[in-house]
Amino acid sequence: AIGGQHVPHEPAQPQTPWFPRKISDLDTFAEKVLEMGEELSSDHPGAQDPVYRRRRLEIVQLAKQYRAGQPLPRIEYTEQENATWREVYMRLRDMYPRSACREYRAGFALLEEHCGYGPDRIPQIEDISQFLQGCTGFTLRPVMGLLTPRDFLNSLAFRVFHSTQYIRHHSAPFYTPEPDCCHELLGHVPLFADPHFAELSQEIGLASLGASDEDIEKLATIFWFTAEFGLCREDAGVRAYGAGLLSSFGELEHAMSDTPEKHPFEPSRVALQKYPITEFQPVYFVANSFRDATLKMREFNATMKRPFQVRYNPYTHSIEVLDSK
Ligand code: HBI
Ligand code: FE
Repeated sequence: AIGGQHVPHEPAQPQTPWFPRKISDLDTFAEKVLEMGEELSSDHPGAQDPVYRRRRLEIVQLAKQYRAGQPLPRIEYTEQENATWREVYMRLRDMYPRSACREYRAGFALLEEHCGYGPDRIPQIEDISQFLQGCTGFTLRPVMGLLTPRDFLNSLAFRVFHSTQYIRHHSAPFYTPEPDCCHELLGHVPLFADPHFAELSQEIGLASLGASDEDIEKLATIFWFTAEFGLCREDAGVRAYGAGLLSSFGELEHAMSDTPEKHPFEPSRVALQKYPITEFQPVYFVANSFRDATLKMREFNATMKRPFQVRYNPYTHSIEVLDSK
């Protein structure tokens, strides 16, 4: 402040990035997929298979046209697609009793009972979404492929999870370079039936609304080490809850072994951890419980700088913005 009457002022706030305020705002994400939306990268096992490419395109077109409030597309899967599902399903299901956390196994049992989970056919996301809504208020939306971290995290604030509906190529049932229905339905979905996990997910989502690019990167890293590769402590030992583990028998085995490092889940530490995306993780974080992880996330979120607070109004499916400064 130079001179007596100079009124000190706040440094110019960098502009708050746009964020969705109501559930139909999520419709704007449909066309913004990062890669492989309508095209496949050359290292995708289905890249040279014109039948596969046509089928995948047919399925992603339905996702592109989807609008909030509509029933989710029902896909009539081919015998070959269901056969790929069966291979993945059988192999993973064998591992869950000794590797998956209690909440996952409870959700999985409910999905077998109520949503057609089983080895014979790929379940329908409309049935799953209806069911989850009754458990925790989570719903699913179809998506063409990878969303930006910001868009993907923002949707969690609404308890909405974006789910692909196509399946990996039949030539490589245990490999996929992109999320597919095996990853979404076997990895992610069972936990959205758990109230505490739902709360943890939404907490990350709410923190991402209007966050700076730097904070989005931190939150995406936290998402990576929780929802994708998280471990948790149980009386019987350390178990998996991350979808990247629960949908990959190779990495699940690796994570359960003594090879990788395992540290306690502490958001401020996790947010800065570097990670590889094409190899097994060398480092995992272990949560005491989803409840405890949610409380820690809440404390962490309070340290992020954002000139307003947000809360989700479940009656109107919209975000309320509260000025705090
Ligand atoms: N997009 N469709 C989709 N599915 C995901 O699981 C996903 C995403 N975009 C980003 C993302 N996951 C995370 O790895 C974080 O960057 C948030
Ligand atoms: Fe995922």
